[in-house]
This record gives sequence, C-alpha cells and structure tokens, in this order.
Amino acid sequence: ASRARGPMVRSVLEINKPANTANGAGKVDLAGEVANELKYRLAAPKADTDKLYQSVAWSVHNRLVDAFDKTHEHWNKEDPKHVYYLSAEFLMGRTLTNAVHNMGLQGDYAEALKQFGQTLEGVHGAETDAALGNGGLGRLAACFLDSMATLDLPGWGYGIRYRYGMFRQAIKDGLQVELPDYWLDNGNPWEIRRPETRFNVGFYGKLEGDKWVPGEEVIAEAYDVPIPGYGTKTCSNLRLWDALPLVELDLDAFNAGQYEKAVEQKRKADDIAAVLYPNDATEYGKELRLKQQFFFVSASLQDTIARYLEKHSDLAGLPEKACFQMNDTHPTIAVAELMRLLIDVHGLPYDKAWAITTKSLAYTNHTVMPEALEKWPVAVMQKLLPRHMQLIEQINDAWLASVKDHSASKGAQLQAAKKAEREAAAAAAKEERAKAAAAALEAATTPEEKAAAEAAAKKAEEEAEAALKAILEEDAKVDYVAEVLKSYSIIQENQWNKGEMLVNMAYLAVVGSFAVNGVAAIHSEIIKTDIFPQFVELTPEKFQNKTNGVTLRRWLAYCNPELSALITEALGTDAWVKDATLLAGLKPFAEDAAFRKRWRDVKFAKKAALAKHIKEVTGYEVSTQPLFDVQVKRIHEYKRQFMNAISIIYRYKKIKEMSPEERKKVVPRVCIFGGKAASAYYMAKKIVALVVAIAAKVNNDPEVGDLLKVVFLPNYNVSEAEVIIPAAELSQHISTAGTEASGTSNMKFALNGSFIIGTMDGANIEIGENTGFENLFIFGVQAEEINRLREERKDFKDYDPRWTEALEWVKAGAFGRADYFDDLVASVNDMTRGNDWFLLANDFASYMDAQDEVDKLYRDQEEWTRRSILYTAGNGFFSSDRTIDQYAKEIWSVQPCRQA
Ligand code: B1H
Repeated sequence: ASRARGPMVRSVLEINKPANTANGAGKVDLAGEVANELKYRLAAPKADTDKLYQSVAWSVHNRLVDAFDKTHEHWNKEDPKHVYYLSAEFLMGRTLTNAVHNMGLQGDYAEALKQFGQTLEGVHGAETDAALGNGGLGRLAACFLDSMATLDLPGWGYGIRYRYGMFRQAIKDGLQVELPDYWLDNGNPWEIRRPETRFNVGFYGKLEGDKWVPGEEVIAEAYDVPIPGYGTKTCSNLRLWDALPLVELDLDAFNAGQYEKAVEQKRKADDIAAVLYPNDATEYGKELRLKQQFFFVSASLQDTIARYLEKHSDLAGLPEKACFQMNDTHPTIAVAELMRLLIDVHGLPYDKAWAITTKSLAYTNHTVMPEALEKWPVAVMQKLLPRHMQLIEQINDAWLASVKDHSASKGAQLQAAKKAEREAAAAAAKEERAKAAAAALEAATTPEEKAAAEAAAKKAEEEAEAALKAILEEDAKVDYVAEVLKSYSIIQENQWNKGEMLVNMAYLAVVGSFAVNGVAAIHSEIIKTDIFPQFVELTPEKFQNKTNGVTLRRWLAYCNPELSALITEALGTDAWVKDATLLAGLKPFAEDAAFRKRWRDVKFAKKAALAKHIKEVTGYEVSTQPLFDVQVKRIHEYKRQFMNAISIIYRYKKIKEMSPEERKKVVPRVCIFGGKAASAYYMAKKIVALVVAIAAKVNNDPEVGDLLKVVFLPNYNVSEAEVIIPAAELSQHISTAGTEASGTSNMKFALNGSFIIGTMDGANIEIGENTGFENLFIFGVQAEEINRLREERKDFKDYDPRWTEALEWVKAGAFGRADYFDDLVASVNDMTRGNDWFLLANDFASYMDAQDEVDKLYRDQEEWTRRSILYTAGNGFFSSDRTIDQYAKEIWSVQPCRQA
C-alpha cells in the first residue's frame, strides 16, 4: 500500500543531536549512518529492500536509544511515581513507520533513503510483525504504551519475550493450517539486550516451614524495547524477559556421556519463553502457562523493588512510587509473589506486606466468558509454587475472617427471607385449599358426602402442615452463613469435577487490588452484577469503568495518511493527532458536497489498495465499486462469524434465483473476513473452512459476477489490519449481547469512517452514543434478555425461514464437505448438539433486516458519505490517550514527567 506523508511534528533530531553522528553544523548525516549500518552491522554487499529496511531500522534504533537514555536519566533524577503494566501479551506489530513518525523523523529518513533510490513506504513492508499477543487484549496493551509515552507518563510495560509469537495462519486445501512464527529470524533492531539485568526465578521444590527451597531455577534476562511518544522527547520502555538456564551445560553429566542430561536445564529454561499460548480464551490447568505467568511476574516485581531500593530504604513507601496494573488474570500471581518478596526476601511482617501489596496492585477484567476466567488447580499450584499456595491460603483465611460478620448477617437475612418465602407460599396454598374445600362441601348433597368432604379437607390440611414443617426443618439445616462465606472464597471446589480444588485467580486479584475495572461501560456493569456481585456489596468504590481506546497515531494518522491529510487540511491543524477531541470539528464538513467528494475519493483509494492486496494473497479479483463489508477478529462462536456467513449464503442463493432485471437492483458487495482460530478450537476451524468454501463457490460463479464476492484474508494481524481497516465501508461487530467485553477494532473502523453493523454489546453502545445511534445499524436482543431467551429455547422450528433455508443448503452439501460442516450446523440447529448457545437463530431476522437497511442507505452515496464523516468526527473519545489519562488520574495517581 502506498503511504503519503503523515502529519509533521518537530523533529527530535533538532532536540537530541547524538554527538557521535553529528556532522558539521549539527546536521545528522542519516544517509551516512544508514550506509554505515549496511556495511558494518549487516556486512551487506548490496542494498536490497530487506537489507535497507534493516539498516534504516538500526539507524532509527540509535535515535531511540538516545531518546530512551535521556528520558530515563530525567525520570531517574525526578523520581516520579511509575505505573507498571503487567501483561502476558503485547501485540506491537511493526515498529519502523510508527517510530519514525512519532519522533518526527519521517522527512529526514525520506531524504536519506532517496540516496538509495528507496522510500520509507518502500522498506516498510520488509519488517516482520512483533506478534506477541492473541488479539484485542494484547493490542490494547500496545496502544496503551504509545499513549503513556505520548502523555509523558512515567511507566513501563513488562512481559515475556516469546521466541515464537502468534502462529502464522495459512489456508491449505480449504482448511486453516498453523505455521510457526519465528519472528526473530533476522535479528531484532527494536530491542536492547540487558545482560546486566538478571533475576533468578524459582519453581517447584519444598517448604521447610515457611521457607521455600525451589527445586528448579532459571535466570530472567531483560530486553528493553524503547517506546517513543508522539510529539515529545519522552521515550519509555517495554521490558520483556527471556529465560536462561543457571548452567548452560552440565559438564559432569557431559563427561559421563549423559548428553541429554547435560543440556536438560537449558531445555527447561528454553521452554518458558518459547511460545505464546494461542488461545484467546484460556483452557486452564496447563502447568507451563502458569510457569510463564510466574516467571515474568516475579522478574518484573524483583526488578521494580530493586530499583526502588536504590533510592529508598523503606518498602512501606513503595505504593507512593509504583503501581502495578494487572492486564486480566494472567499476571495475578503477582498478589502472592509481591507478598512473598516482601515477607521472605525483605523481612516484612505479614500485615505490613499486605498493606503494601493492596495499595500497589490494580486489576483489569477483559472477559466474562467463563472458560477464560482462570482457575488453577490447587494441586498444580502446590507443586509448581508451594510457597505461593501457602500464602494464598493465608490470604484467603484472613480474607474470609474479615468477611465473617458480613457473611453471618447476610446468611441470617437469606435464611429469614427463605423462611418468609416458604410461609407465604404455604399461606397462599392454604387459602386455595380452603376455597376448594368450601366448593366440595357445597357440592356435597348427602350427609355422607359432606362428612367425606370434611374428612378429605382435614387430611389435606394435615398433610400440608406436615410438608411445610418438613421443608422448614430441611431449610434450617442449610448453613446459609457457610454458603455466603463460600461465595467469597478464593479457593473453591471445581463445579465440574467434585473434589478438585481450584484457585480462582480473578477473586485473588479482586481481594489483592485497590481498583478493579472493566473495559467498556456495559462490561463494567456486567462484572458488577454477574461476576463479582458479592465483592461489590463490600467495596463498591473499588469497581470502576475504563472504556478502551486505540492510538490515533497507528490507527488513523499512519495507516491512513490520505484521510489524515484531508482531516488536517479541514481542521487547519494536525493537533488532532494528539488531541482527538478536535476531530469533532469535522462535523460541519459533512454538509459540504465538495468535501464529501474528497472523502469518497480517499475511501476509494484505500479500497483500491486493499483490492490489490486481495489479488496478491488470494488471487481473487474484486472490483472497487461494491460496498466493502468487513469482519476481522479472532474466530469465536460468540463473535458469530457463522451468522455473517449464513447471511451471505442466503444473499447468494437469492441472487441466483433473481431475474436479470431484479439483479440490477442488488447493491454489490465484497464480503471480507479475516481471523485466526485457536489451533485446538474445533468449531472455529470449521467456521474458517466454511467461509473459504463459500468464497470458492461464489467467486467462481459467473452468474453472480461483481454482485457478490467473498474473501477470506489469511493471517490477520496488525499489519493486515492497517491495510484492511482504512478500506472498510461497513464493519461487523455482531457478538451476542453481553459477551464482547469491549471490542477495539470497532473504534478503529469508526475513526476511519466505516459504518458499524452490530449488537448492543461492548463499546458498540458508546460508539452509538458518540456517533448518534441513527447512524449505526443496530440489531438483535439486549444483554438483559439473553438468560431468559436461553431458557426459553425449545426447538428450531419457529425461526426465520431465511435462516433455515440457508442452513439447509449447507447441510445439503452446496459448499462441499457436508459431513465436515455437520457439527457446525448442528451447533445452531439442534437442541441436543450445542443448542445455539449464542442465539444466532434468534437474532438472524433482525440482522437481515439491518443488512437491508445498509443496502438502502448505500444507494444514496451522498447521505452515506455524510454519515461516514460523522463517524470520524464523533469518535475522538476512543483515543487511548483519553483512556490512559483516566487510568493515570483515577487509578494510578501517576503524573506526567516531561523533559523541558
Ligand atoms: C479479551 C481476552 C483474553 N478478553 C485469555 N479476554 C487469553 C483471554 O491467552 N489467554 O488466555 C487471551 C486473551 N481477550 C479481549 O480484550 C476482549 O474479548 C475484547 O472485547 C476487548 O476489547 C479486549 C481488550 O479489552
């Protein structure tokens, strides 16, 4: 894709002149530096695109190191409070374009590259994505780093330097295949190895009283990834840990001929930082995963404490200097590890340690999907981290003791309420019986009959009284207080596997943190009502909302320079890149026909770039005239890509049945899908296969031509998203209401002027509030209705006939592989085989109606464009700068620390 120049900021070259490369009158000879890197670092005989990319990257690396050093010198001197963002994932994508533009060096490097006959855009594509994340959660962490640096907030990210990131997805014979992502193959110019920054991390072993003697130890070694802010000298840090053995080679074993044993330690250490788990909903219980989590958490906490102690002697002051934000439950072993470090290593008493811990930790929840709420078997925890298990028990005991009174009164209340409920029901029944008895008496004619009726009534009365007595006695045996107490326990029985005890990591996080937040308004409410209600009762003030955001640098300014240039021209300033609220100034331009034309021209150019990309990777030829309709995200049943696919099948079937006259009225569409299925996710893989099969059939059907094209773009990742999102006209965010915590691509699409078709879920709702709901295509049931609807499902007979017709076609083998798709179809069509848990059948009719509305509006291009502009104008709220500013003020209490 071609890239025009992005907005200009003052070059940091003018600010930070590196002494060793300064040339003459202070002008840095970047071309000379690039040539140097090419010759000496790469020893490259000729400057092909790849080598040139690397040389430029190494040169940018030098600028980053300068900015990094100055920033940290400044922070070191000022000693401000820092935030540490603990995350198992950072989905950074490519760095070159972002770093060069953030530092304002795009002009300088463009100039330098001219001497090699190249452009920045030309070398951009040679970079491999850093894909150390699964999806939204990991990308959010990356956007947050960009905003923290841009807002000059002292803070680092902490994570794992996985050698293999997210797998590469390819399509082979119509099915997804996974290929390893060895992203470090060509070296990594964006990191700095810190062999002097190492910490030991232990596992296994035994307890001698309170003393832990680990049975295995590895070294955590730091790698720093500089994070340049936009339009500032601040360059912060993402510190990623690699795992090394204490002893590379056991010479004794080696000399004894035991070669495998000789390298066993090395192999074990290698395993820890080897690979990112590719599930975006955890299958809990995997020991290596817990090992990874503990590994990076322990190293990060040790590192922070060591730096704190360089300047301060009393650890009681730690919460004034450090706040740790736990990105979902993945780093929540931090609660126990911080306790252990304070007690076992630094000699603090338990109570003091607990006070420090609970003032330093905060927790963000990202999902309400039960399978993603991590619970570690006590047995696994005990084996891998015996001291931590002991501490968790101690924490839990102290916690349960503290809620004992509350549980006692709540339990007594519940018991009394139950009794009152039973008695009220009994009184009502008694009244009914009295009426029935009176009627029977009335109907009786003979004295015998009357006597019999009286006797029957008396007997019924006695029986009812006995039954009530029995039930009240049963109730009295229920220990309500214990039940309430259990609902607070961090250690619980596995409800699917009685007898197995589990550590509920979300509960551990809630108990150990001073703040808990959700990631969109609706999600933050759901976690209060459905996930942690008992905790909200005790400390309502702990629970907050921080609606997600995305960095406007990567997701608008740099991925869509054409639109950015138009926005800047209209607003007369590029200040919107840092102050997204200024985008609201675009609203009046929506009414300007000439501006609308230019807006359409940009969209058209981005569609052309995407069409070219589609041709290159899939071979499919798509016209740039049709509506570009996009659904790109991880493949998951709750995200309902299957519903989208079925609607396309229906559309296709109808087009085939139409007369040539009718076909003229069809709004042509290109339906684009992208997303990875977790390698072991059975249904998700079938959904990918179905979309690929639909594409193969539809795209080769001459009857349909340009009226409908379907594309599955393989290997959806950050760089793909940067090409796809600017080209979208409609994007789909159609999760079952209440299941998508927030979504963040919805924000990226909206900012790039794409319409949203979606449910009342996650951040869609707030996008509706900001854009005006009249401009979104909203359909489907609301979150509050889901439970009732799930209860009410009986069969699949009464649903929309369009749904059934399309499903039947799949069943009949219209897209091949009828057997392979059988389970997928049954999952939404058969009460005994999946029972449509995500209510696709239920929402299908309103979804199709919403799609009709889309077609209707698209026919009116002026009105469509007008509203498209309102999407960009209305959604500045979703800048991650806003989100991070709220975190900094409302949770972290961290202030900007900016160099003059
Ligand atoms: C989100 C995850 C997630 N929520 C488990 N939860 C993982 C859970 O490797 N694992 O075990 C990985 C990831 N990811 C996403 O977070 C939500 O689904 C999105 O709705 C949300 O926008 C995003 C950022 O908050």
